[in-house]
Amino acid sequence: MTEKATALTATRTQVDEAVAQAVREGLTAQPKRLPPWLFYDEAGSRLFEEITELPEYYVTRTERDILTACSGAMIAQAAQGKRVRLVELGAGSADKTRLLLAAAVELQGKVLYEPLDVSASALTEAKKRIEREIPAVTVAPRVMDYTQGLHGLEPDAAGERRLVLYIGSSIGNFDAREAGPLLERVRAGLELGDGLLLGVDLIKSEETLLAAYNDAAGVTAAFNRNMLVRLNRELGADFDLEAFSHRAIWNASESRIEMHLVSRAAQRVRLAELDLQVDFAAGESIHTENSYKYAPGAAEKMLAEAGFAPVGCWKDAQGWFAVCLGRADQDVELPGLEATEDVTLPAPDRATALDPVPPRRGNRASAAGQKQ
Ligand code: AVJ
Repeated sequence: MTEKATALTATRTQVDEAVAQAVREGLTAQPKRLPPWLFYDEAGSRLFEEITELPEYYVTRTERDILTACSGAMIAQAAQGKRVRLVELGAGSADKTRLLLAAAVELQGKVLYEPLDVSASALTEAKKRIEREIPAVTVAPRVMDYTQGLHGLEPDAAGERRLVLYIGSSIGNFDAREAGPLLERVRAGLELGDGLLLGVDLIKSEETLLAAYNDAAGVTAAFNRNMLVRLNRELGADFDLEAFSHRAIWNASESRIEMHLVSRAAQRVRLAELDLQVDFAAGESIHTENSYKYAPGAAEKMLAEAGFAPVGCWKDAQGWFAVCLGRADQDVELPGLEATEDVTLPAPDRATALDPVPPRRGNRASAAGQKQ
């Protein structure tokens, strides 16, 4: 073996089994797919943070506005006069969470916050930042895959309630067949009276939805393509980034935005670490993400079906996003919505982030990739 070959082998020994398996499965399937959790390596997480600040990406801003206005009411509803501790699923940068933590501190003084994430580095960062910014919060992070349930969390202390945060429309990556059981597993890890705060993105005009996933600056396109950058690095693949275009479409019958990477020409890609060659026809796509958008009442129904009585739902004035609270209950009635407190924010009286999306300018990212 030449020195160069040895060095190459050495840099490639750390192949993550979960990544390898997901990629082999997805790229040998028909149609081809890759799971959205592959987006979030270090570069991808940074690109996602950038997405959350784009003018077209209303999602994060809208949810933040709802939390800014209503965190106090949400925490009070969840606490029911008891102490609460907060658990967050897929905490990531935990930016919006601070609003809820601050509201809990206001109500009860000290707060225990348990962020769960598969990324240890994200959790370490979040712990440092939050404990510095809100000293009354103790952060007890756990590296775990919450989609498998909440095993290993300590039981509630007497007289205490746990509030699970599942915000950011992260649930939107799962179809109904996956989302239902996921929420049921969360419910199984909770005690009667505990809460689940669920953030969901709502159905709105196709124009607004498409703009959010086809931003003018091309950040979403870079985020989508970063998956190929990752496979090149981690699996010794030779994806030509220029040969795949970003495409985001609105699938109305499934009520979801779909993201794809579309092969611009017939080509063969090699993934050395998988000992795999993959052929693409011109125009063939890799489906990289579903982002489900919900009808009014759908979040309440999901909660009820998983064993949570829906007790409150907070929305922005435009009805673009909803943050819904469910309480772990026995024999939840379907739809069980009679008792739901429905709150819509008043229309903002100053120019705020809730203003309509600005008109689209030239879109370098999707010139070839956008189907509209
Ligand atoms: C993190 C799943 C809520 O679906 O809007 C953003 C991810 N993908 N732009 C979403 C995402 C493209 C985001 N979620």
